[in-house]
Amino acid sequence: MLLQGKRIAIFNVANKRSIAWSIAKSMDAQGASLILGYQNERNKGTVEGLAEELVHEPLAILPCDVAYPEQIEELQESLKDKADTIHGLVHSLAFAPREALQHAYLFTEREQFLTALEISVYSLVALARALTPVFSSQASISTLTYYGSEKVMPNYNVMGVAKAALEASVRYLAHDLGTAGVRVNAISAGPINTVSARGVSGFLDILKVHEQRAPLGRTVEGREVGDTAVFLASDLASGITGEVIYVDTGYNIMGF
Ligand code: NAD
Ligand code: IMJ
Repeated sequence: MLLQGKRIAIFNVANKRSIAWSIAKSMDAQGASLILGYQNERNKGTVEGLAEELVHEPLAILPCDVAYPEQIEELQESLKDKADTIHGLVHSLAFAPREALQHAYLFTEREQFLTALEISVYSLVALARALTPVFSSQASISTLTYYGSEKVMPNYNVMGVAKAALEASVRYLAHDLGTAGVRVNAISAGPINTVSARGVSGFLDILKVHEQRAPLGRTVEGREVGDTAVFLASDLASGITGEVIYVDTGYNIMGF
């Protein structure tokens, strides 16, 4: 029971394929008390239904659309009320306008760029700051990133740029929050068939190539990302901050 007695907030679960849900299941299995976030009313019922499957009933299921600053601010009060303090925050959300993932990066429009960076990167900074008053000493923040931040992946485009900024944000936040005992890390997950990935053109080819090239000869499972999030949130990772940990069946180490 690596997370017994820990209260951890996870943003956001959309459905059963969401990486956030895999993380919730792994953390629940290790004894954590969870706060689950959802983006909008469409997801609310789904998340409430999924929550029934957990061993421990969530402390709260809260709305969190990061496009609205007041919703981020409200989380501070809701969490104080429902959880007192929290020991962990998981940021598992991203968005870029679909068209920006369909044309060459060269043609990214200003609004598309700003939306992608605001929702996928600034949200981590905003959530970390808004929740600082409710963090216990020695809390942990984890976010999700992708290898497209470092190497060009077809169609990943402005999301690759956003993930590069996200990973840099992890380092700067780790520096800012280090003296408060708060650790900040990223998990770089291999491709997983979620709503955010499956609609992408050529995604099935990417899964196939990943399988062929990765040292483990397969793609990564949600559970493996969830279990790494458990480790990072646990006291076992007390010396790790500002890092990007790969959970990609080894794909990133290959040169050819
Ligand atoms: P998903 O679609 O299940 O999750 C994305 C989440 O982002 C959803 O819950 C959605 O509601 C939320 N979201 C989008 N816009 C939002 C907003 N304005 N405010 C609040 N929440 C918003 O897909 P996923 O694959 O589980 O994605 C989770 C994270 O994992 C993302 O950061 C993604 O970039 C990252 N990631 C995914 C993969 C993959 O292959 N699926 C690989 C590496 C990293
Ligand atoms: C997304 C786009 C292009 C290539 C991609 C992905 N590859 C992978 C993803 C190779 C693995 C999934 N991923 C890592 C993401 O971070 C996805 C982010 C995303 C997806 C969508 C699709 C629907 C939409 N906007 C999106 N914004 C962000 O409208």
